Amino acid sequence: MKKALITGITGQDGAYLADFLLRKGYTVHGIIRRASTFNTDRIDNLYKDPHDPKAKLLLHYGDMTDGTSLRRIIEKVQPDEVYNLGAQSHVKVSFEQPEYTADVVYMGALRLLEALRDYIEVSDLQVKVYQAGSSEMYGASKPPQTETTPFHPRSPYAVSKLAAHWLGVNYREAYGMFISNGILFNHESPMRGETFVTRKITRAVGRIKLGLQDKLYLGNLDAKRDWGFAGDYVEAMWLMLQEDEADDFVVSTGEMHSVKEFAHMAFKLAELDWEKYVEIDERYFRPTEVDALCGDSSKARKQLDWAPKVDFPTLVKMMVDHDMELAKQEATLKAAGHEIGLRQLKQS
Ligand code: NAP
Ligand code: F7E
Repeated sequence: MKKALITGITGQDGAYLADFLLRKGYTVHGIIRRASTFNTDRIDNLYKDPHDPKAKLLLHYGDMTDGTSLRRIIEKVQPDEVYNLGAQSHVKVSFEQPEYTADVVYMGALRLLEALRDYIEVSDLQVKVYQAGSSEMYGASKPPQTETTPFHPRSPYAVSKLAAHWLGVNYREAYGMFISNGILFNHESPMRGETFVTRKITRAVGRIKLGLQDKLYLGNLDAKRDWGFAGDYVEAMWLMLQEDEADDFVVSTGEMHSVKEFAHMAFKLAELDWEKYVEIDERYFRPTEVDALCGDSSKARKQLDWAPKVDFPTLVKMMVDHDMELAKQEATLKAAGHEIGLRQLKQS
């Protein structure tokens, strides 16, 4: 039975990937950060008491900013596959916290690769590594973007991801390590963090419909993205590590929509006119914007035999349906006199 180690297991992709790998029979080890409140909501449904001999999901405290913890965990777990998903992944926040973003995203990847390099040398075992790269690395380069499109990152997040991408290439060439870089375009789901634009919109649609919110404040409505479903994209991560040789792959749907189109479709599903509720707030604009991303994933489709299963309207509906249910729960609790914060509602 294979063992996988996931950094960022408590995030959107970490939760989908852990579920996917457990279904494949893997023992899954995840790195979690210590926080003053619980941060394991997205994987609680997969978790069993570690004293249970049947437990196949095991969690370890660690941090991408703490190389010692990464080394210890690798030596203890002895993984066959490592998925490096841990990141400060919010582009706008990266302008406010550039040093921290670079520390987690770039230096974190370096710490992980250095620990793995030593582990592989001492143990003489093979470890396959997935590095979570991003379409943000293309930034100002015009769509459609492929593996050969020049990179032009437009944020501290994107610059850090690009540096981590090149580390993967360099460690592959220098030390013969198996490191595959996924260049994933935006992927969303009902488990998407609530400050990313898609989920911010679908949460607002549910809350506005139920009378819990009046307005939705957004930034640049003209930005265009290639939005896919996270559940489809974690399969591509796994497929990359089942190859005989490491390589870099674009993962995308090949369809592009604007933020405005997403909002229009989401509000329409709830029989609401988006223009009555959406207002622009400058604070959500970025110092440098990425205008248009649309991936050409021909290589992944051919070489990995991968294709997305969920299309754009299905994705929007899936998220709206989920968040309508969440808003109903919130309204019920409010009617019973419980003024609750969003985070107290369990994400499912
Ligand atoms: P996410 O929901 O923001 O999850 C990020 C994960 O990283 C969380 O588990 C978070 O832990 C963890 N993390 C943050 N800082 C850390 C630190 N200092 N040490 C250890 N772990 C830390 O992101 P996602 O959407 O699942 O994305 C997964 C990865 O793919 C990220 O690297 C992201 O940059 C990249 N990516 C995402 C997309 C996308 O569209 N979703 C596209 C391309 C690339 P907490 O739960 O404790 O915060
Ligand atoms: O923004 C615009 C915003 O924050 C999408 C991360 O997973 O995907 C994600 O990065 C677009 C941008 O995602 C609001 O200006 C308008 O043009 O949902 P987002 P992102 O920046 O594309 C990539 C691939 C990653 O790798 C990242 O980790 O929407 N936008 N109004 C807004 N964005 C936000 N967040 N909030 C708004 O109010």
